[in-house]
Amino acid sequence: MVTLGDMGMTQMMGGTAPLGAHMMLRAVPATVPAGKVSLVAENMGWRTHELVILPLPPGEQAGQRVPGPDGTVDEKGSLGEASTSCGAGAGEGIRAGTVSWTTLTMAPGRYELICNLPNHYADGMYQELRVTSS
Ligand SMILES: [Cu+2]
Repeated sequence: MVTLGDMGMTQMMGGTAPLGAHMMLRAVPATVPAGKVSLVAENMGWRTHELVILPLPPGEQAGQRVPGPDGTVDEKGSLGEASTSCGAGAGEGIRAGTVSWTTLTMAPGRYELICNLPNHYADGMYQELRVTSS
């Protein structure tokens, strides 16, 4: 289960956000066995969010990616994403109060779960996910 949230004072239109907004992405548990992994992302915040699953290269930590001028990071190597409202897979984003999910076959290793809407990564929407050999 992945919980997405933000501390916005007012409901915003869409997912755009200023730098410095307080946002969170929490995966519980943060360690799962290899194999089929279902990731369910619940948006508890006001803004639209998404969940993208990226591999974490050796030596790198979650949160170290550098966003480009558009406020998003490179999704190269992405295993998949959950980014639709009340449905599976990719879409237009997970609107406030809705849930999206995806099921992946994951090999052992370290991964980074992120929200890649503009500025959300820089605002703290990332967490490491460890996949252990089962
Ligand atoms: Cu977000």
